[in-house]
Amino acid sequence: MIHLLRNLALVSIVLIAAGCDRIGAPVRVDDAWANATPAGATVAAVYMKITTKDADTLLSATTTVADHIEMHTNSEQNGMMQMRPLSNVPLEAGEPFTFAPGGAHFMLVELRQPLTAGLRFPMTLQFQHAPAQTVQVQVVELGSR
Ligand SMILES: [Cu+2]
Repeated sequence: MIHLLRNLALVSIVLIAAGCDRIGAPVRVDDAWANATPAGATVAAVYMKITTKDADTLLSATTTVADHIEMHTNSEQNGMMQMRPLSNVPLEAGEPFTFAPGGAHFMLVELRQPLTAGLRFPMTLQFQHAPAQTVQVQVVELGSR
């Protein structure tokens, strides 16, 4: 009887593992991009789409090309666009969250180098639950998208 229980436990562990595998990686990041920066710029915005398998919270981000990264959102107040810092970003299970122009964005502060079109640079995202993810951000010509 003990053996049977142990085998049943093993079978369910294997099934759970297989299930996880079918759903895929804990975090999926699509289309990470940034506009090229004008000469002398010290900040730049980065956009991307983030989907987590389970509910999670995006806590922070870092990159080699800037001193630090803030998360911001744009909101309209009395007809004025205002940028507001986000201390974190809640992510719903399986629901993509999109950082996009006019809305939420990552703000690279104190750029260490200009972002030139064609450049790819790494950005690392920290989550409350999922392991940290490093993604490559594609820099595009200003105004090309
Ligand atoms: Cu901003």
